Amino acid sequence: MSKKSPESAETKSDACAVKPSTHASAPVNAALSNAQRIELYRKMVRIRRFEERCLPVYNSGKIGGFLHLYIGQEAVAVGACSLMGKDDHVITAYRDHGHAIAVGMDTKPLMAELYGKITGCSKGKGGSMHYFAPDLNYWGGHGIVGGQIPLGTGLAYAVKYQGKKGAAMAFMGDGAVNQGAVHEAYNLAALWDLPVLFVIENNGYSMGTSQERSSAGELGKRAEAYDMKFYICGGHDVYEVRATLDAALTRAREQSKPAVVEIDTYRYRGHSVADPDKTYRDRAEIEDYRKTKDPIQVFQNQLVLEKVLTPALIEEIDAEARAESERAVEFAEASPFPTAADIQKDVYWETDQPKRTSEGRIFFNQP
Ligand SMILES: Cc1ncc(C[n+]2csc(CCOP(=O)(O)OP(=O)(O)O)c2C)c(N)n1
Ligand SMILES: [Mg+2]
Repeated sequence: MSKKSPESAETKSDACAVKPSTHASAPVNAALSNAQRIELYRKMVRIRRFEERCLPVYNSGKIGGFLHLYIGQEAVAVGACSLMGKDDHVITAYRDHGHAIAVGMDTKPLMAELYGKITGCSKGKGGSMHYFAPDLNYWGGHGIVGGQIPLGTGLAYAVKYQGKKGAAMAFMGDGAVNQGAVHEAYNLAALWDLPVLFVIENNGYSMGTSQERSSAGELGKRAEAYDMKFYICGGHDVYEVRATLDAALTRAREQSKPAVVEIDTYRYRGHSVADPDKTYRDRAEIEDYRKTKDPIQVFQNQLVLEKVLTPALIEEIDAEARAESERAVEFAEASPFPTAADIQKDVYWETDQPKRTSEGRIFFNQP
């Protein structure tokens, strides 16, 4: 999907308007209870409030390393992860906070990780780009552009090898699609019929450049070169994300078939907080997205139409999400830093085990 310029000011004002989602009747959405719909909405709000709270902490110098915010893309992670069954897996790049919350991680260890504290989800060693929760089938959080894609393909290989009916969703940005390793992974996934979805979160920009300036052709369509099916969908309506990914996931699980899913989305903030974001895009474009396609506003409007959300409930969810991110900051502030000795731990699995049992197949040997 190539990015088009924003619509004119006259046409954009009502695009976030209260009009029913054309994907509400998709079976996977029609089957949702009211509580499940509210939960989807709540997760998107929690992601946004968490990330908004990260920003002042970063600016106060308490967070080391990078901070890539997911604000604007929430419907993608929430929609995708809401479809996960027990044998499904998720892996993503460095813009990983949204997926972490979407799979069910607690925001306290997430915030503590940013602070480099021992109570962080990666014991303070990973920071923003390296959130992990193996117990929730969440395999990170990776800083090398495209590096997670061969790993995600390996997750799918393991699922197939173990004879399970699951699938792996390997997320990447539009810029990552140009990496050689991505194409090596596409090739093997197609050759071996692996149950993997390569999910491109196309936010239109890489680092300091746009898709148009850096990538030839339609990104999703590159799947065709490998005889892989591809899907293209909007990422502003969580119902649309769910409807598209449900079809792709069901096919992956049932037929052990890979696919590429390109999702049109947008990030409001710079590439990372170090990116002043003033040279490569127009302010008006950001404002246009905010006004017309904001995923939280789109879904809020939808759920008000469905009479699932009321103004009081919207307010309550928002207040609770803000309070949650405040509690996460308090937790992180009060937590200790790792000791000097901790730096040697959790580096090599074998070193931490009293008796070496690994044969280099740890994941594959799991039941
Ligand atoms: C192999 C490699 N090359 C370059 C970088 C520097 N880098 C970090 S993010 C990025 C842009 C990636 O953009 P995209 O895939 O669209 O993801 P987005 O940031 O939009 O989520 C680049 C070039 C890197 N981390 N790894
Ligand atoms: Mg991008």
